[in-house]
Amino acid sequence: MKSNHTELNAWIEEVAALCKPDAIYWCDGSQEEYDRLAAELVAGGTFTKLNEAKRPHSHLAFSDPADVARVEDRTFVCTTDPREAGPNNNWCEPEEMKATMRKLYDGCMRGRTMYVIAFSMGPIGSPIAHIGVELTDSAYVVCNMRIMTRMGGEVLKALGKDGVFVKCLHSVGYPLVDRPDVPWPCNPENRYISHFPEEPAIWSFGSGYGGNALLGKKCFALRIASTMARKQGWMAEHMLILGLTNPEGKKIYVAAAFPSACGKTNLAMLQPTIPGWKAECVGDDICWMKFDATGRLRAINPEAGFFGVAPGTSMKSNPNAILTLRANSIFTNCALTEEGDVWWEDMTDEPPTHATSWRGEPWTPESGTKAAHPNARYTTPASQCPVIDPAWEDPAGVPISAILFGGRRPGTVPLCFEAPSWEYGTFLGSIQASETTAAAAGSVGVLRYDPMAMLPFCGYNMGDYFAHWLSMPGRVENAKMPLVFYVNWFRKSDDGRFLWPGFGENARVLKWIFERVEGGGKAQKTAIGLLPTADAIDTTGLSIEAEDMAELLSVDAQGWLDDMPAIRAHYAKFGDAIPERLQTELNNLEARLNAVP
Ligand code: GTP
Ligand code: SPV
Ligand code: MN
Repeated sequence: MKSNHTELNAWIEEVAALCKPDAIYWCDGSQEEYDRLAAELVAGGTFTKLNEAKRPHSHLAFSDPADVARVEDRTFVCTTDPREAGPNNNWCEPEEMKATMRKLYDGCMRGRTMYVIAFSMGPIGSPIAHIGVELTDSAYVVCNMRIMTRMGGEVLKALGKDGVFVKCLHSVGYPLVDRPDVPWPCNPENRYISHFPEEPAIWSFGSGYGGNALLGKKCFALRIASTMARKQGWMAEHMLILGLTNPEGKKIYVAAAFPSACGKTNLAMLQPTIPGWKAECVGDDICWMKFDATGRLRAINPEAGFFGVAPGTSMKSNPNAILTLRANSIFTNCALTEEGDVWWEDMTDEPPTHATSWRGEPWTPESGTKAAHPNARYTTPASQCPVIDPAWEDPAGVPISAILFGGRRPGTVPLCFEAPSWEYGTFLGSIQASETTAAAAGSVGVLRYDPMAMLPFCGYNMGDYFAHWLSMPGRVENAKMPLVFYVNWFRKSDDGRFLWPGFGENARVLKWIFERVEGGGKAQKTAIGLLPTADAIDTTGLSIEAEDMAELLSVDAQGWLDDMPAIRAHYAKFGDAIPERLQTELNNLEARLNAVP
C-alpha cells in the first residue's frame, strides 16, 4: 500500500475484495503515468492519437452509443429519510441500494486494474478545498481526472494518515471473464449513479461518460458538496466564475448559474467586444463559496480543467476555448478528420469533405447526420486558457460581487434584470427555467424548472436548499451579499431567430452589471425587478434593430402571468419544504403583474 492512511487502506481492501480486480494501481498523477495509460488506451482501441503536428499530445475517444451523457433517471440520493433527498432526487434506502449494487460490483473488475485516484477539489491545502479518492477500473477516467482535478501523490501526502476524504467508487461494469475488452466498456442495462450523503460516499456503476464517471465533478463537487455546504454554512453551486475589469482598471468577480449546455463555458471565457473591457476566467462549471472575515463570499473553482461542450465551439464563438484545447487534451465523441484532427458541428465555416463520425462511420456533409454527438466534449487543462485569471488558484478564492441566473428562454424573460434584494434574487433562482439540452439523456428543447441550474445536482431536498440560500446573509454578522441578476441570451423572435447576438457581445450586459455593482448603471423599477433603461445597455458598434432591443428589454407581464400556474405547480412538488418567504415573493410578484396596466 502506498499510503499509511488506515481508513483509506481498509476501504481499498474492502472494495478490492468485492470487485476482485487483477491488480491495484496507485496513481501518482505524473506526466509519465498519463502517457503510459494513454498509450495503453491507444493500444486497446479506446483512444485514437491525434496528429501530433495538428493537435499535440491529444487523443480522441468514441463512446458506446448507449453511453453519451449523464443519466438523470439512473441517479440516486440515498438517505435514511426520503424527505431529505426530496422530490428533486430519485431516492433509495441506503442499505437497499448497497445490497443491489454489491451484487453488481461483485467481481466486476475481473481482468482489470483498479486505479486509486487521490484528488483534491480546489487548490491543495485551500481552506475551501476538499479531498476525494476515486477507485475506478477505467484508465480513461484516470486520464480525464488528471486533467480535471489536482491528482496523485501530492494529495495523498496532504491526506496524511487520517485526513478526511470522500469515498468515490466507480466501475464501468464490464468484467473481462471469458471475453475480450471493448474500446468503450460500459453496462447500460445496469447503470446506477448513487450518492450516500450521510457517509459521504459515491457509488457509480455501468457508465464511463462525463459526470457519471468523473466523480469529482457533479457527484462530489455538487451533489455531495451541496450537502456538506448546507451543514457547514457555505455554498456549492453549478456556476462559472469570471473576473471583469473596466477600462479604468477596476476589477470585480461574477458567478453565473446556467443549466447544462446553456453557456457557462462560453461566458466564462468570453472575449469582450467593447473596447477597454477585460474578462478573465476562474472556472466554467462549479463554484464553491465561503464567507471571509470581512463578510464577503469568496469563491474557488474546485476543478483544474474544463469538460466542455465541443459542438458550436469555434474561433468566432469562443476563441479562448479553441486556444485552450490546442494540445494536451482528450476529445470524446467528436469527429475525426482525414488529417487526424478533431472536428465538430460549427467548429469551422466549411465542414470537412470527409470525416469519421463519433459512431466510427464514414461521414460527409451530405450524410444528413451529425459528425459529432451533440454532447461531444473536450477535456482540457484550465492552465492552458489564454484568459485564465491570475487568481484562479488562489487558495483564499476570489470575492464575488454578483450572481447571475439564466437559461434558454425563447420568450418571456428579458435580456437582463436585477433583483432588488437577496431574498427576491433567491426567489428568481428558485423559478429559473430552461429548455433541456443534450447534456443529459432524454428529450431536448422541453422547458423545465431548473432552480439555480441545480435540479439534477442538488444532493438534498431542494426546498431546504432554498432555505439555505435565504439563510446565507444571517450566517455572519457583516454579510455583504452579491447582487443577483437574471439574464437570457436565448430570447427568440417570432420567426425563431435569436434576438441577441450573445457570446462576446454578452460583455455589454456584463458592463451594466458591473456598473450596478459599483452603484451606477441606469435601472427602472418594474413588476419583475430592476430593468435596464432603454439606453442603459451600451450598444455602441453593435448592429441590432431598435425593435429587437426594445423587445429584449420589455416586461412581458402577460407572459409571466401565463407562467404562474406552472410556477405554482413547480413549487407544489416541494410542498411544505418551500420556505414561506418564497411563497410570499411569488404572491407579491403575481400581484404586481396583475397591477400592470
Ligand atoms: P455544461 O458544460 O453542460 O455545464 O454547459 P455550459 O453551461 O458550459 O454551456 P456552453 O458554454 O458549453 O454552451 C453550450 C451551447 O450554448 C453551445 O452550443 C454554445 O454555442 C451555446 N451558447 C453559449 N453562449 C451562447 C450565447 O450567448 N448565445 C447563444 N445563442 N448560444 C450560446
Ligand atoms: C453538465 O452536464 O452540466 C456538465 C457535463 O458539465 S457532465 O460532467 O457530464 O455533468
Ligand atoms: Mn455543467
